[in-house]
Amino acid sequence: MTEELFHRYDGNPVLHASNWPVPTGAVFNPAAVRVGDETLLLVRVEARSGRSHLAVATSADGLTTWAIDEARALHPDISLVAERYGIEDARITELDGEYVITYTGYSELGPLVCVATTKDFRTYERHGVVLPPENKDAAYFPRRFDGQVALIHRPVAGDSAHMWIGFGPDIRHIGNHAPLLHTGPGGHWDGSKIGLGPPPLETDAGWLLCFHGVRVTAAGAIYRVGLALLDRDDPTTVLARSENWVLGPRETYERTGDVGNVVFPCGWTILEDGDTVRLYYGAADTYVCAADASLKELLAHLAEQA
Ligand code: BMA
Repeated sequence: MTEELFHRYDGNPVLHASNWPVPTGAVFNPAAVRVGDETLLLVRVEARSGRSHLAVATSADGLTTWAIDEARALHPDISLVAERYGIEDARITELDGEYVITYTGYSELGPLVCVATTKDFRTYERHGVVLPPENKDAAYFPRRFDGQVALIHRPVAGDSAHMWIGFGPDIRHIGNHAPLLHTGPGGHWDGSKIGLGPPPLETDAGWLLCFHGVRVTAAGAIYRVGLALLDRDDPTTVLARSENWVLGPRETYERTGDVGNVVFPCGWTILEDGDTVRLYYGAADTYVCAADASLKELLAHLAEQA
């Protein structure tokens, strides 16, 4: 029996390198947001050099007829140590009337968390490195808590790669850090590393989190997806966490690619029915894919967890 919370779009992958207007190695790990009547993805585009930038793709239905606009891309500023080897894996949060983009700076000193803001995805204001190496998988909450912004992130120290939360008066100054979610035990699907996927989603039950978990096997790493729920007023309190993964590599486009056995979500949108969550994820570090789930069903799944 397979109980599936997420239903893959039949037309997956929704974007791949052959769609790109310029020669490209791979397109994957997109951030997502609704802007007006369109879904906008900030797609990680890995050039054939190996260096990534973040390009804009828009579509009215979020699945088909994508307009890919390289003129709106955020490119690495290779004069900065933080971005020398590229910029990767964005998340977009609407906060205080603008879009706040967190992304991984691939620096020669390790991966770190950079932040930029935009109002139109045409011009971007950089705010620099918000968290030094080694850190990734960061996204702000879309509202403040007692006047403070909050950021989930994933520092790495030795073999430990857990999710943390920090707070601050503005997006550039984050402190008061605390561990939030730990990797799962030993051989669990999320036993090696975890990291936030899309930004937290506010629901009546609390903040819904979607995170990736890694299990390292003799054949390499497997990246899968789980869910968690945080208290709505105190996001340092974890109310529930899925014991099992809810989306994992299954289809050929997830099993085979530049890095096989990877599903890696960085964005989601809510459709007009108020219940359908559309998850955007990178598959096998090669493709952009989409899968839909019912918010009610995701929350019911979390309510069943111990
Ligand atoms: C992670 C990140 C992602 C990538 C994944 C699988 O560490 O670098 O960009 O999708 O590995 O290769």
